[in-house]
Amino acid sequence: MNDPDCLFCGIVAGTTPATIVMETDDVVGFLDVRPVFKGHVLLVPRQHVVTLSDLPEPLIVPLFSAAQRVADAITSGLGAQGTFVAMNNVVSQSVAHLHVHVVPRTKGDGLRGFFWPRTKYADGEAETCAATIREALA
Ligand code: DGP
Repeated sequence: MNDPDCLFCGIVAGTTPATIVMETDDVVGFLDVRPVFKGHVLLVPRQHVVTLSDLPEPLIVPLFSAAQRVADAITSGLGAQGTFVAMNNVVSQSVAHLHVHVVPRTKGDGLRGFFWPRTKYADGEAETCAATIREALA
């Protein structure tokens, strides 16, 4: 189930040091070693899966309820006003073991929309795009 070459499997197993903030039967949460802001937590399933698509359905609620609990703890405990919760899948994913980022946010913290460029739909393009997604969901 675990990958001996995986950094986050090592953290789950306790063989690679990390600053643990929570553990459940299915999930481990630890501080990101290069935090966007102090208190930035990574949550991983104990089971080695790479992307969201690989996450078995029984682990969805354990992982995202852990994200909810950690986000609440970051606001109540650290005094953050809010959080940014995100996950890279393949692109920009530097560790090939699924991880949810829970980042403390406070107004004026300098993070503006994660510096994402925004685009616009041409006339009719939004409906075509939505239809494509609906077909893929069907
Ligand atoms: P991403 O780029 O979305 O794959 O995020 C991977 C994160 O993992 C990145 O923010 C830094 C963090 N990270 C990398 N190596 C280690 C490590 O050895 N320990 C911990 N705690 N975090 C790590």
